[in-house]
Amino acid sequence: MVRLKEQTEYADSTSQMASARIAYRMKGEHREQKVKLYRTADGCVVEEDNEFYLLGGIPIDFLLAREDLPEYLSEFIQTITPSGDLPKTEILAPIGHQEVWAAGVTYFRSRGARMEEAKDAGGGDFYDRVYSAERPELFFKSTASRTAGSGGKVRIRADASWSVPEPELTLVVSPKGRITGYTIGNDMSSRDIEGENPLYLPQAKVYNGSCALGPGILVSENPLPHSTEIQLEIDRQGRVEFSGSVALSELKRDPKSLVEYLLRDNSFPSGFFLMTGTGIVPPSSFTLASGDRIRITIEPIGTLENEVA
Ligand code: DO4
Ligand code: MG
Repeated sequence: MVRLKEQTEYADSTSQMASARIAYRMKGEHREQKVKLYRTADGCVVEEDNEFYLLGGIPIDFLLAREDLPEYLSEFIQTITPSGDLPKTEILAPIGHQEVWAAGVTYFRSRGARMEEAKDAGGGDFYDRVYSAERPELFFKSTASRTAGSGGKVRIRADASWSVPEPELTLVVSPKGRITGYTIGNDMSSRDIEGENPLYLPQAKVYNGSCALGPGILVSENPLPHSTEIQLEIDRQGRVEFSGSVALSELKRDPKSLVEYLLRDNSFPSGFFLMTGTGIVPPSSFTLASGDRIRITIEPIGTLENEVA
């Protein structure tokens, strides 16, 4: 490990590595960026090529408000030395003062599930219409205080009887609307409350522990390939109670168009997170229970894991 080298050797090798990286970029060759940003109890940490760089006192809000986050981080880590491994137990949700918003009914599977749950309330038609409408469904989802990081606990409402996780690709967006990264989101939902009346949506969606984000942010403005899979696994007492997956090719809306709609007459000085909707819905007989472990994996980003309190 580089850390074990003598100080001078270390400085030399780091500056050689930095020069090599700059030379690589100057040749104009395309190199897939694999930069990830984590927020930990020790501060923000950047991962690139299995090396971890502690950003010291740089706050997450400073980073997420930047229009040039991918370029800024790539350049910045060339000026500092790697700092060892990422402390897994201390990973926090990668959020500061940003609002978390969410899109709904963006997958055919979600449309069908909502129509079914709301049919007795006469709400089925709304979901069908919003699925094919030009304007997407966008709703306020969470703030930092209601959001768990990977390893933290999510909650089910005490007055709900049918609760599910919703695993969603989540966009990290700058104040001016540039997608600067991707993370994994869990849009915890109370389906009985949502299905009773569409006007109850905020209560079904926004409560303490109703959201999880993480483990970190894949810092890139490049769209993820359509073949990218979102995988969900729910473990109960050591057994897999439910598992499912969906490919991003099933996402009906273009992420950029979701961002464009959210920014209409709305400003986000700290940037924002935008969940892109769920395409994985457990069967109607399934409801979450205390102690369940929810694992959501999106390969290029990582795995978001939370226990239900
Ligand atoms: O309108 C209901 C919420 C839809 C949602 O959260 C989703 O499709 O992911
Ligand atoms: Mg959702």
